[in-house]
Amino acid sequence: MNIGIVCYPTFGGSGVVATELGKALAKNGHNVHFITYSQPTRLDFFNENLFYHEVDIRTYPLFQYPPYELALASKMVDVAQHEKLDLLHVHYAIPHASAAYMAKQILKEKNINIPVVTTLHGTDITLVGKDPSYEPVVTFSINKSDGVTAVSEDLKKDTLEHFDIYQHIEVIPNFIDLNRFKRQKKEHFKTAICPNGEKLLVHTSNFRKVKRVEDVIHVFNNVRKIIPAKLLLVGDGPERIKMEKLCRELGTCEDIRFLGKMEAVEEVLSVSDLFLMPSEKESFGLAALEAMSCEVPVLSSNAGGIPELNINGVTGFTCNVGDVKDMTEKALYILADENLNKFKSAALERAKKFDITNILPLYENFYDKILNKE
Ligand code: GMT
Repeated sequence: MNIGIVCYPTFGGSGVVATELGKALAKNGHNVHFITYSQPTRLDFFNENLFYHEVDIRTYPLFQYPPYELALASKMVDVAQHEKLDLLHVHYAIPHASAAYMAKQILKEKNINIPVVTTLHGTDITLVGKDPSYEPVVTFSINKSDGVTAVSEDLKKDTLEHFDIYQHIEVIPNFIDLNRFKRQKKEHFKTAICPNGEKLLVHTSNFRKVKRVEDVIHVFNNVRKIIPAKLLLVGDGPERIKMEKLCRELGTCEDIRFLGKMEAVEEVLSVSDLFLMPSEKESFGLAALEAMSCEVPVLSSNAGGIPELNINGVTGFTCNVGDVKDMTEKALYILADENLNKFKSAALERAKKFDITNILPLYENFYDKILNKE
């Protein structure tokens, strides 16, 4: 198949899923054409079946906001026509699904019929998409897609509850490459961070409000009062400065390191004992799956689709959003020497269910179904 993939090229979960899916499809013999405004972060791999097309965004003094959606639709038309795409798969509805709809209409005028698959990732529905400034276009472009997938049952439910959707939504969960995300021997790194055998807690995110990084810091601060512990914070975003201030106020700076954005997050996960994800909303929680795949148990909130991944009492615990007290108790329970190894192996066992080798065929079958409908 010749597949066009449209996504955000950044560290965000939807971009990571789209890029990893494209790489896996290319390894399986499909030609995959990425269409984005810059090279996707995880497109760090050469394969003769992988192509990258950059969207040119022209500015003009009249434009306060350069019309990205139009530039993207034009690029989709160009790539679909000249690379003879069989299908366009857009990740994150805004503005990719509506740009794809426009591209599809333009291609129809040229007697080219190209089906569009839209994958809903989370905030395109739960935060941004629901906003009245986007909702009508999001609803329309979901309904006009030839196929729609959501990354969890909870996201599907949320979409059907908040939008007037008549299109079927297929749930295809996110996935992990267990060959890349596996516990590696990085003992020198662990000794450098935890010289006295402290327990190592970790959080990775884009530091947006929805991630509740302040809960991570409060839980950690409570834990370190009871057992020796260190915390690594990976990623960057709008809340980082506030979080640094909070650490100073709590006097925890010595035990917390902000590592910023990292490519090889699996190296940090390889030496970690507990992953924290107290998010307000999370459609799936890919970062938690990456941790589980590296044998790290997860202490999370029970928001959105997280409980579909993190099994309460087995691979970690799921607590009510903002319940720092409960999270602290559960963190201490997991970290207790007599419990930790059991949680670590359960986390890995669970992660295996989401291995790319199990999920890739679900996408391929879905593409076949959509193409045969045409
Ligand atoms: O907020 C993020 O984590 C980024 C966002 C995105 O779309 O890039 O992530 C969403 O998509 C991920 C991949 O499907 C999911 O694992 C995340 O749970 C989801 N984030 C939220 O729902 C907040």
